[in-house]
Amino acid sequence: MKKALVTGITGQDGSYLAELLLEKGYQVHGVIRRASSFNTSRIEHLYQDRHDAGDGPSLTLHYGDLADGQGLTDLMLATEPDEVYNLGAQSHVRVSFDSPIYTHDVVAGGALRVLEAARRLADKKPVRVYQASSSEMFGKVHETPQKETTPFYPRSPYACAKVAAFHHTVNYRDSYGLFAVNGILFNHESPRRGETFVTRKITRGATRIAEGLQNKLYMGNTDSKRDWGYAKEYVEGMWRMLQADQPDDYVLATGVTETVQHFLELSFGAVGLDWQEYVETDPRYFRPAEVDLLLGDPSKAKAELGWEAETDLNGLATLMVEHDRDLARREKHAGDYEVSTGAHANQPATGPAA
Ligand code: NDP
Ligand code: GDR
Repeated sequence: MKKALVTGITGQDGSYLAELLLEKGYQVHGVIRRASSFNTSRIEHLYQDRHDAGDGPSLTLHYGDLADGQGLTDLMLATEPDEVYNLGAQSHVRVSFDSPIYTHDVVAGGALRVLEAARRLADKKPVRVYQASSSEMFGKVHETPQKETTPFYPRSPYACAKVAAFHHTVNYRDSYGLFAVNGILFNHESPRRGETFVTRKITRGATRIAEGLQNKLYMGNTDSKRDWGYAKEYVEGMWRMLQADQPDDYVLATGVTETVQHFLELSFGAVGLDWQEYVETDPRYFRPAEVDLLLGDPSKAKAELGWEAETDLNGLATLMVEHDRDLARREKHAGDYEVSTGAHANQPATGPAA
């Protein structure tokens, strides 16, 4: 039975990946951060009390942090995984402008700590490492669509840190012969997407407005264009990269780009509303530097891994709206809500913009 170690298991991708690996019969070890409140809601359905677990596929959670290199090395040597997926990150681009040094430490330093820990383990047994690289690395693009050979021009502290992590991963492959790969993933979304990322903010906003829980939705730059896919399909691509004969870097994308405005149209349209009547601009959501256009070329992943995105943007908006409409209805029936302006519906009114 194969063993996998996953950082960022409590996030959107971590939860889908853990599901996939368990389905494939893996023993999954997940790194979670100690928090004063529960942060495991996305993986609760996967967790089986260790007292009830037999010898089959299982999920075991360990406390750890990407800032703690010694802890990661100890965990790596104790669990001896065949595959490591480094998905943990401060992953919000806007937030990285507010916390650049922390973001750099966790995203770039964290990746390096994982690679170092894996190098130690590789002295004892073979291990394969997946690094969660990002289309944000392309930033201000000079070539469209973007592919594995397109030069990087990062436009945020987050993206700069992901570029550093990318190069560390390639360097460990070249220097030590470690089986280490970069998945350069374009935006991928789902009902499990964090509520301050643009698609989920829109599907939550549109459905809460439709149910009378919110009056307005305040947005940043709605002209930017993204290549959005469905997260559940992208974790399959991560896994395939680690099953390949040789380690290499791959773009995962749909090959279609649309504006944020188009996603607003689709989501509000799905609940019978005209987005222009409800959406207002709040400059707090603008970024000091914006990435205007991302469009990926996934042909290498298709040719070499047999991976292809299946869900289009309309399908993605529909499944997210359906999920969030149920959520809004449950909120409404629970009755413990106040109709909000929607300025900061999903975060404290005095909270920072994200
Ligand atoms: P999420 O923001 O949903 O999840 C991030 C995860 O990282 C959470 O489990 C979080 O834990 C954990 N984490 C944050 N800080 C630390 C830390 N200091 N130590 C350990 N763990 C930490 O991200 P996604 O699931 O969307 O993305 C997964 C990875 O893929 C990230 O690295 C992201 O940057 C990258 N990526 C994502 C894309 C996307 O479109 N979703 C596209 C390209 C790359 P907690 O729950 O406690 O906060
Ligand atoms: P992104 O995703 O920055 O591409 O990073 P996000 O959903 O945050 O923004 C996409 C685009 O929408 C614009 N936008 C807004 N964004 C947010 N969050 N909130 C708003 O109110 C808003 N209004 C407009 C943004 O300016 C941007 O142009 C995501 C993350 O998952 C990264 O971790 C990952 O690496 C990349 O995708 C690929």
